[in-house]
Amino acid sequence: MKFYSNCTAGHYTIMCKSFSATLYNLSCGQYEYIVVEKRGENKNVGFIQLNRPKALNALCDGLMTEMGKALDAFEADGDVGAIVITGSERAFAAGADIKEMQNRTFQENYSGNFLAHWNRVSTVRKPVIAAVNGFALGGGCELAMMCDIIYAGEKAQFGQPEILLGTIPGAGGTQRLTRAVGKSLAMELVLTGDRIGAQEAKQSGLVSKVFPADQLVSEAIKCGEKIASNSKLISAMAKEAVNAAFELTLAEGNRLEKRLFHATFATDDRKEGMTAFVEKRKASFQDK
Ligand code: CO8
Repeated sequence: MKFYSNCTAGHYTIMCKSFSATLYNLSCGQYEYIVVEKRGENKNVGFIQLNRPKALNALCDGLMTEMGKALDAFEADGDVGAIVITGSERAFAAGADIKEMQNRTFQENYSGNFLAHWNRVSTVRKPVIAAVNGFALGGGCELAMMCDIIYAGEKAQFGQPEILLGTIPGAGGTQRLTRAVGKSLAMELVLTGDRIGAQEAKQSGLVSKVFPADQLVSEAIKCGEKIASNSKLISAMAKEAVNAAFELTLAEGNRLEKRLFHATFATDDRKEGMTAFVEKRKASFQDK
């Protein structure tokens, strides 16, 4: 329990402050490797900033464990309608922590299922936006690709340089990159370890928009606010349907989409959205 230095206040006030601080800490708690806040005018955008500047935000196990906890808290927070993940202007993340991996063995990796929990970002049901400034290399590029939308700062650099370390991508780099940019460019990046800049990443379909570095995070928050102003329930269905395009055949995907479209008609928000259009007013979604 946190104790406040202003002890002139009554005991009851201190207890209340401690209680609300505990509630606040559920989603925006004390973390060692990340900064976690709620952003946007209505505080409805979950914000996670990687915070290991000396290691260029290299992804150590502690960081990814904290990321999982913050994502769990935002998933459970009914006010949060979208999540933004970012790093610093120098680095989104320069990859998995090479120093942490240097002496690991195959036996340890295999028996402990090394990195199995690192894909939490890809299983979040709320929309996640990566705001990438600087280096997004190896696991950093993979982390960005686990998000639903990637915005890039003008100096962002993307790459899968694992080949230069005598290994290969291990968190979806060969799969998600190939689906995003096609075989030829993915092969080139994975086999040479070369990087591409923000503009090339945009041209190839890896990122959706490029901004000046100092505007990137606020633009990502704006996008998050726009998404959060829609029905969270329907957003989850939309996300599920788009993600199915990566897993299913066209026929199966279209069938799933149709079922989810039908399902929106079981919600109050679909009725409200169409009624608001007909009544020429703004829809007020209740996430029901
Ligand atoms: N791991 C650990 N430390 C790192 C990493 C990293 N990936 N990247 C940078 N650092 C550290 C450096 O060691 C250095 O620390 P110190 O000052 O204590 O030596 C500090 O960050 C600054 O780095 P540099 O001095 O090298 O800075 P430069 O500006 O000269 O270079 C680069 C920046 C180009 C980004 C360079 O640091 C670099 O090449 N880093 C490694 C990039 C890389 O190979 N990444 C892939 C790692 S392997 C991987 O990601 C496998 C993914 C598996 C699954 C992941 C699931 C999410």
